[in-house]
Amino acid sequence: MRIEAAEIRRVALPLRRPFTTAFGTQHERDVALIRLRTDEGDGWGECNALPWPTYSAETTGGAITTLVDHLLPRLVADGPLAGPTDVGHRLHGVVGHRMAKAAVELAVLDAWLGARGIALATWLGATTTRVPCGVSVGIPTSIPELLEIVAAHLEEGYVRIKLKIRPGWDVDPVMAVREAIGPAVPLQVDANAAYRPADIPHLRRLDAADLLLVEQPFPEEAVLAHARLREVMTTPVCLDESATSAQVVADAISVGAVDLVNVKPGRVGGFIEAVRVHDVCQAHGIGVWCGGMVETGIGRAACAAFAAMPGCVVPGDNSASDRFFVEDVVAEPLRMVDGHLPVPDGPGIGVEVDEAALDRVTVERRTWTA
Ligand code: OSB
Ligand code: MG
Repeated sequence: MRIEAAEIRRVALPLRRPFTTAFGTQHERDVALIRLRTDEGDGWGECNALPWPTYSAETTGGAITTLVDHLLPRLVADGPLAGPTDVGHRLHGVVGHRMAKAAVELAVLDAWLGARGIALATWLGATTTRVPCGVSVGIPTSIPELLEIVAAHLEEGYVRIKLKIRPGWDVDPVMAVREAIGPAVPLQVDANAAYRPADIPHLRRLDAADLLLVEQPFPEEAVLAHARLREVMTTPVCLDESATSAQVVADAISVGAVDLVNVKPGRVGGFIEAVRVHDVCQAHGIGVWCGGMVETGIGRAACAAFAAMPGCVVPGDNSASDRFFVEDVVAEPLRMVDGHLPVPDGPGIGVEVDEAALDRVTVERRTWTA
């Protein structure tokens, strides 16, 4: 497959309501999308980076620059691609920039699988046709507001609730939600790296909330702190920010730092590496679930395919398009049915981009020619 050109769109997709986490508040999804033109047809990819380097080191603007200046030229340097696994080999010399790499790999997968009539889910080895929907609930202004939001999501059909926490917004709101929803509803928390090892005694108080897991309490590099927490907490410990590759995840498992792993294909450098993480975890009996980065309908559809893999043993952040957006950039945004999303079964990612909707939210356009 010969890569001929690329179009990179920076879009600003308004959110229904602000989404606040330990690292900041998003009012819109400022995200980079890439359309790759190849001799076998077009492919779309999405970059998980946020506009600020607050979740990881990458940013939307930096990813666009990296794609144009470094990744796309390397991708085409040795002629046509023999297949999607060539992307990783050709970009191997670039350190980091995993979300930017993942965006271009997804576009290659979409074009390559699209030309062959193969669905991404099938190619990945998915074993189910629908995936359960968890929802990630941001930090609101009060506990009553939080209880209202959680009740509304349960009413909509979400089967698992994830609450964002940070120092000053943790034990009280989490216990209030557990009391309100009762013992049966699966509940988990995500700290987005906002705590320090000195907070371990405080974090242990969350055990009383009977949580499915606590996600990434400590900073990205602090893998061993998670092992220490795991020794003293009954709540399972899950990694997100720290889990940057199959190598890191294998090491984290070997030092006892993790019970479950949140896999975001963007965070680990793409779907092919995400499958490696999945396989490492499965081999060690470590559960996996599919995370989210407030993706548009393009990235969300691809994530639904990953969530359908057999090692994804608990519901992921696979929420419907209308959880974040009023208007999406795909013709048929994913909708929740009975608490589940259908896994797209069309060729490639299996979505059709709504060009008019995309034009309405595009704020910047770069073109690149091989
Ligand atoms: O830590 O999981 C996270 C969104 C943006 C950045 C980081 C995270 C999130 C989420 C997922 O919580 C939300 C979603 O996409 O449904
Ligand atoms: Mg997280």
